[in-house]
Amino acid sequence: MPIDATQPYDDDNLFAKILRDEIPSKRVYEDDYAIAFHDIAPQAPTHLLVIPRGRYVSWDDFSTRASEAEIAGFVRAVGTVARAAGMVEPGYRLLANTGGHGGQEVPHLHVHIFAGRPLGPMLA
Ligand code: DGP
Repeated sequence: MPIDATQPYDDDNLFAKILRDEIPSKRVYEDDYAIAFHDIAPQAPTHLLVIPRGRYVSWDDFSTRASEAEIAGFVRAVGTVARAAGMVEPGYRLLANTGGHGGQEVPHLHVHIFAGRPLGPMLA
């Protein structure tokens, strides 16, 4: 069920539980600002999710409330994850579903990284 991107942060959301290791995940990366793990329902040969450690519901929430250090740290983490997975060439796709029309289902900001095959013009 898509979320309202303006809702208050819910500490019991799925990715908050993954951050606290209350729910298992296949973690591939972590640093002071972000963690990355495999999506449970991959839509490409490689499908990773990168989430900030901070309590942000959506891209909108993050881009308006996060500190410069958090924003820089998160953006660098996304790039580092993709580079470490050898995705830079032949390439990858980033996606941050935001709110209802964006199809966001988990109310903790996450960036999808898709790779491993030609992805075409759009992922619907
Ligand atoms: P979105 O629609 O952008 O909110 O994407 C949510 C993604 O989260 C979706 O691709 C499936 C993934 N997902 C849902 N539940 C779990 C889970 O328990 N573990 C992991 N690793 N991923 C999950």
